[in-house]
Amino acid sequence: MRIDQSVINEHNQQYISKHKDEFGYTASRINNTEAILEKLIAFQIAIPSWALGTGGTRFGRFSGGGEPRSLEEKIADVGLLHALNKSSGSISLHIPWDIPTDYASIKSLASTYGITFDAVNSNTFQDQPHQALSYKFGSLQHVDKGVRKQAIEHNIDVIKHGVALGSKALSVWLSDGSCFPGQLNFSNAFKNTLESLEEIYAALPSDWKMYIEYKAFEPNFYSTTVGDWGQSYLFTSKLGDKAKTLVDLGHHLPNANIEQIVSLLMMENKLAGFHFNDSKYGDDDLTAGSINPYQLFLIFNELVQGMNDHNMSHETDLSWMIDASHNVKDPLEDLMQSVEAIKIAYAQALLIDAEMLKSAQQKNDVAMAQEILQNAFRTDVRPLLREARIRLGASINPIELFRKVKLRDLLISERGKNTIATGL
Ligand code: RM4
Ligand code: MN
Ligand code: MN
Repeated sequence: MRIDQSVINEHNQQYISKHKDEFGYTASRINNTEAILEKLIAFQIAIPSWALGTGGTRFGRFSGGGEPRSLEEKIADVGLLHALNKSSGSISLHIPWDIPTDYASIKSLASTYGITFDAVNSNTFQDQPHQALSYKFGSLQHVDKGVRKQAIEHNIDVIKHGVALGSKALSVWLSDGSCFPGQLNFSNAFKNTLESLEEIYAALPSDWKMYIEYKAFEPNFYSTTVGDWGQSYLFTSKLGDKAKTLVDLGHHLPNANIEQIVSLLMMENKLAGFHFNDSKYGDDDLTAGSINPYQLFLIFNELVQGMNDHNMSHETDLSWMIDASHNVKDPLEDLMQSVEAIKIAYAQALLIDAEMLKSAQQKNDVAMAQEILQNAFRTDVRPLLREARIRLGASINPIELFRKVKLRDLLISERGKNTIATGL
């Protein structure tokens, strides 16, 4: 399923004069419109292959129909997203949920949609059919060397899949930990995990990175071996320059100051990038910006400041990925909303006058610092995003067009009503 460029152009044409008014008004109120547009045009956010189907909880799963049944169909879905917003130009694969059978044909299929392969994700949190040893009591931390070896080999295998597809990073999220006091010797678990990660690190190609993702709890509820950014940082700093800490927004304890974590990781050149989502309680995996858009903006404020202060490329020096799940929404609509929310937060952060903010901080002018941040946050930057999309040949209003041409119905008629995508 592909959407024709002429359909997008026609749809845009209907809104162009209204858009010109709104854009003109916004541009007249800010100083650096063209510079911001250039950044918005270049900014891409990777789509997780496991978020293209309807997610579920341990209580149930309500399939939405027309879900991708294969890796090819997942790529086609990301292709649709990218055609509509021109900001979703890559896919992050989860192995073994998405093992390609023919690398060359998958790569060339992806390139017809303008899609590249982002970080590959390993999975040692589930047992697979025919797997020799179980991960019930952990993987890289396991007390049994045999289990650790199996998990190391899996990660090395994932790197090989990634190399064949042109990925440049391995994301490691471990569910390792313990459920009850006394179950685990914490320092032994750490040392085993470090040793295992060292073996995986040694297998990385020279231009690859290894992202160590932390998470406070679930599925283990007493301790998690990579439980917070400090523990991840300990691993990544012991491993070496290619290892960096990945921040998944839903993986913190309530009220954690994520923007401060981001700032310090950047200071140490140890920030890998993000798994964007939003949450009210924990790892809810809700649409980015749906619960706490101000937090997302404050994170982007630190990111923009940090990337500029450290002379980093906004597009390529950090990894931008979504990690979300949709139990009650159309996954494609949900992903479009996430991409939009992330780019809104980014655009608002780009509005901030860094010199003014630094001078307010220097003078301890707390009220002024808040004014600067909130003036940016309260600016409606959506006309800037629309202008960027028009210039890219994307849809001025992706969700509206998705609905207007009944893309989900078309996907259902092509794939069927009761399809289930691999993933959680
Ligand atoms: C975890 C974590 C990982 C993701 C899995 C599916 O909570 O966020 O990044 O790969 O879920
Ligand atoms: Mn994640
Ligand atoms: Mn998660």
